[in-house]
Amino acid sequence: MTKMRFMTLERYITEQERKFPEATGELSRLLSDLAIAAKVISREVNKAGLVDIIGFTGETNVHGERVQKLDEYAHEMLFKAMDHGGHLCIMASEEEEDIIHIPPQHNLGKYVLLFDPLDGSSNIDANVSIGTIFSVYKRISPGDGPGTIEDCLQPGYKQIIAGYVIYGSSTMFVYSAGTKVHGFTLDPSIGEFLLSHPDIKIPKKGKIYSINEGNYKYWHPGLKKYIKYLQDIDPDTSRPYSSRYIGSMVADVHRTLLYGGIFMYPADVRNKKGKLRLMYECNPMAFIVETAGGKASNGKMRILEVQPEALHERCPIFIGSEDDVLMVEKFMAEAEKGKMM
Ligand code: AHM
Ligand code: MG
Repeated sequence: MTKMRFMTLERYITEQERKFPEATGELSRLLSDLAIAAKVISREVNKAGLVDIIGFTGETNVHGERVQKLDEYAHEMLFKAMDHGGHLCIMASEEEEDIIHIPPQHNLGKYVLLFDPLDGSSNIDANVSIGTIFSVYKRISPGDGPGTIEDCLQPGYKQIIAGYVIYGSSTMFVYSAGTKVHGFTLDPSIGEFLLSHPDIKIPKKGKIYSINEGNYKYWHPGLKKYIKYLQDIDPDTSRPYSSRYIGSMVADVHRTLLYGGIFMYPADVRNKKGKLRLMYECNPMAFIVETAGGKASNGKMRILEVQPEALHERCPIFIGSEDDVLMVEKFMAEAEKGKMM
């Protein structure tokens, strides 16, 4: 018989709230609403293989109606789940160019939500894991009217809550409010997220690296050297490392969180700021991994300290076990020094 307590996400959130008598319950309700959206998205993702039978292609169907794409659907579900709870003053999503206002008929709250509704959606047809990523801040604009772009452009260390949902061989809701990282697995038969991975800690050093190696020729010389270093044989430092790359950030970072190692999406000569988005991809993942004891860097500084300038800006990312992230930073700094000499 297992010794783990039977703890639903709802119950966990309520128990946490009770520990803080001054808590208004707003954040708890926000998390519960996110969990509902996650269940709905998970249900649709699980039906993705049936697109030819039930629709969802992004094309026009035989009746001339446009069938919605899964990432647009996920965006809409999150918006619908979050717009009327009374806890948000503004939202932003990868799927929407501008900030998203709360409809005027609903109450406003003091929190700000940024999300990537369905990251890695190009992997859907191959049945590869994908995910939703979210980030919550407290508003900084004065008053209690609608939130502003300034509320959305806060550095990552100001996040109050961050997390992701991975739609994989099972669906998991992983989040942190800044002290611990917990993972809840969805039991689809009862429709509840159950605490399956309490207090996740990332190993201090790993033996897996994760990067799109097809871009090798475009990389920084220090990064090229670092990858060659990981491929050298030295059993004392667990080298050669194994290489794993799913091409779905949530899945690659989730594995890195559990097993250790490093996930990278660097800048290169073609993409000077990398590919991944600071506000709703890099920052929330950095918050989770740092809370679990790891590190997240843009190659030079902590991701969480980068001052954002635009909603959809990109940011290079090196994230994972502390020793591994420090090592890649060292290789890149040494190559820079070499260039200057
Ligand atoms: P998306 O937001 O268009 O889904 O792109 C983000 C995804 C990440 O999940 C993943 O880490 C990366 O793109 C993979 O990119 P690449 O195919 O260049 O390796
Ligand atoms: Mg994305």
